[in-house]
Amino acid sequence: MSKIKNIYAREILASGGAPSLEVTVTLESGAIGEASVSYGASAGSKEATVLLDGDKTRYNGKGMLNAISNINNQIKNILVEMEASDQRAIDNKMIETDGTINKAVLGGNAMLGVSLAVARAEASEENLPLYKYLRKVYEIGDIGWKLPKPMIVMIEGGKHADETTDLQEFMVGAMGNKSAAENVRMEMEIYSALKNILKADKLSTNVGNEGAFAPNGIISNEKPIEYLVQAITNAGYVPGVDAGVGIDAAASEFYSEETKKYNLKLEGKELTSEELIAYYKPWIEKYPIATMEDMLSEFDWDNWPKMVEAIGGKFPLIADDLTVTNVNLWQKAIEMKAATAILIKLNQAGTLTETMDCCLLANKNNLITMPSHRGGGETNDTFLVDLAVAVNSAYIKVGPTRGERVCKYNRLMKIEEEINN
Ligand code: 2PG
Ligand code: MG
Repeated sequence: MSKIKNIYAREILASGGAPSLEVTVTLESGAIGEASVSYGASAGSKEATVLLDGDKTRYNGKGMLNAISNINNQIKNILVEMEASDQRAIDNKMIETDGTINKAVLGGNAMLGVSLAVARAEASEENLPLYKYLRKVYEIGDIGWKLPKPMIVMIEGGKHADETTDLQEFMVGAMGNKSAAENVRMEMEIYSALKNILKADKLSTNVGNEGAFAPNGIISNEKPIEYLVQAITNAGYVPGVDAGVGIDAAASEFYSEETKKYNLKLEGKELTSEELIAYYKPWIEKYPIATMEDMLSEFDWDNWPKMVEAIGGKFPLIADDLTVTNVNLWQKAIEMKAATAILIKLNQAGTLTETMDCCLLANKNNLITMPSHRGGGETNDTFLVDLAVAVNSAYIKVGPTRGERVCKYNRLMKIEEEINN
């Protein structure tokens, strides 16, 4: 055990070429913890605030110097001398001091950076790998190790690329009982098979925000699913047995609150919620779907239970923008049977404790969690992987290429090695 001695934040670059922040927490014992935070491109409206400077003379207003100043002054002042092992009290102290629902005063980015760096410092103090420390500090107990399977974004559109599909992400999720390393290998072989398929169809293999292919000229929102099933087969695996398809529609992005309709530009269709569910329905029958996420808008709560009914328990329906890693919204979704799984994004919540509470609520209800990277600005931080391991998440969702993505899979494989030795 040791008290917090110093907290220091600096501006760094995130994957989108705009800033993020990195925090170093030093304990009186000399133990150090560092963390950086990511943020989204298609963020939910109720996410914790990403506090940006708005000063157009720096990074087009996207600087984080104000958030950094909040850390180096206000947050430091309230947390120095607190026991680093009391993570819940530390997070609560920041929440109280901020005083807003969406962390608009201190900034969710500022609070999260500190929250994660404190956990890393105390894990180091206690000489524990982060995933084991998380189990300890949140009193998870011995639930065995069930490493998360990769859910890899293979084709991306929506807000993550220009002139592509309306739906945002088409993924491959590992199925079966392979090791984490074997799952990663299988997925990357499928990714490589997909590249050949796209090339053969004269489509570009340039990549989008998350390192997935993002070609112009895909003919429909269904076509990428066909490509993925073909890629699984071409790589020598069995669709629906070794690997299935994950879809994140990010439907809030093509929903109009005014007309209450979904605008599928690529296909020139404007659909009501019922029509959109009917549009998805054949996919559920035709393809080996592993998960579906945000198939309806976050402003369309009442229709979510209908989507769950349409799936009929075949696979998890994941809430992302709907629940934004917020334990109250997640509780509401569970009660309404609006979703059967939750996407977990640390920066949506804005503190580690609130994120863990969402995961623990899912576990209590036997519903799956999927910690996820972000599409706007991702960093080389791998905290989400340790978190996934700590709570036995079913999947982690991360893109296939670029350093800030592959570091997550490398961390997963390293943890697997540690656990097995
Ligand atoms: C999502 C994510 C991550 P963004 O919608 O699930 O893939 O995208 O970070 O842009 O919200
Ligand atoms: Mg999503």
